[in-house]
Amino acid sequence: MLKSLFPHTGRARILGLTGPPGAGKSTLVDQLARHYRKLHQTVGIIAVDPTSPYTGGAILGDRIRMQEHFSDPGIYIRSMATRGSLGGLARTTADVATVLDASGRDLIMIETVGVGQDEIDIVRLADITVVMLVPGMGDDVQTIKAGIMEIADVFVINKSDREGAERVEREIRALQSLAERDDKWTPPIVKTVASEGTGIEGLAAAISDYETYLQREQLSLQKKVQTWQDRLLEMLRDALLERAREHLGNDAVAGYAAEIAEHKRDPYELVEEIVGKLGKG
Ligand SMILES: Nc1nc2c(ncn2[C@@H]2O[C@H](COP(=O)(O)OP(=O)(O)OP(=O)(O)O)[C@@H](O)[C@H]2O)c(=O)[nH]1
Ligand SMILES: [Mg+2]
Repeated sequence: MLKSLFPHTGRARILGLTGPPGAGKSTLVDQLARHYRKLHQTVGIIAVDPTSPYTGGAILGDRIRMQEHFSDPGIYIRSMATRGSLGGLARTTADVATVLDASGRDLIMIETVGVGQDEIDIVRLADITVVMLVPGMGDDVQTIKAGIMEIADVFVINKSDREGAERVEREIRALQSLAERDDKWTPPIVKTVASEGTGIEGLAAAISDYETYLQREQLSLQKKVQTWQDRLLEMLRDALLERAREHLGNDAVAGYAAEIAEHKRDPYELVEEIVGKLGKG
């Protein structure tokens, strides 16, 4: 199905949004969706929860809450919480984005909790990545993983109604002054109070500024090439692994593992042997 959908993709803008748990990501996505709907754009939302192995209560709650607002067919929401799914969460998310893109959505928003590599991979498939921070995160920005800092095209300080928003802003600026990005873009910092809808216009403007910048500097294509380079390797790895699994069967893997554990077999030789067989079909 993905093969037949692919020719119809490439039109949607993909916006990734990540941040710590409870920062207000869903609330902000909801506000942004309203904003873009007013501009008559159709919106697809993918809410990814990499931390729970099942469709947990929180994610279901999110979905119900969001769907209450939207009896609007111009908004489609899909929640995902399947860590360990074949091909990994990033790959599955990318596939869902492909479906939404092919369905003709103008904008796809991907929300994910920013905690680790999985989430960085997820937002990497976005054209624009918004990283959300909130005041009072202990050591504030220092606690955010360097990887997350690197992927931010736009920073949002949500819950700016709380004390400490200026401090977070200062810390981001300090970190920004340390390293220039390859594309020379300085990510703007936007303060929001998502629960009240404050700052949404400003955020939309910042997003649009970055899109303009990408176009002017002809970076859009370059960014997509980079994304596809990563995705292609991942797809290959998955496909080869799948093939190896078919070839072996699960029981065989367990059998080999037992033999290796007892030093009756050499894992290095075994892998070479299996890979060699795969090549021959
Ligand atoms: N004071 C304040 N509360 C907010 C703001 N934005 C969101 N909230 C509240 O923060 C709580 C969490 O909001 P969510 O939108 O569910 O946060 P989230 O980041 O999606 O949470 P997870 O997906 O569970 O990680 C809710 O009770 C919101 O009403 C804000 O700007 N100020
Ligand atoms: Mg959420």
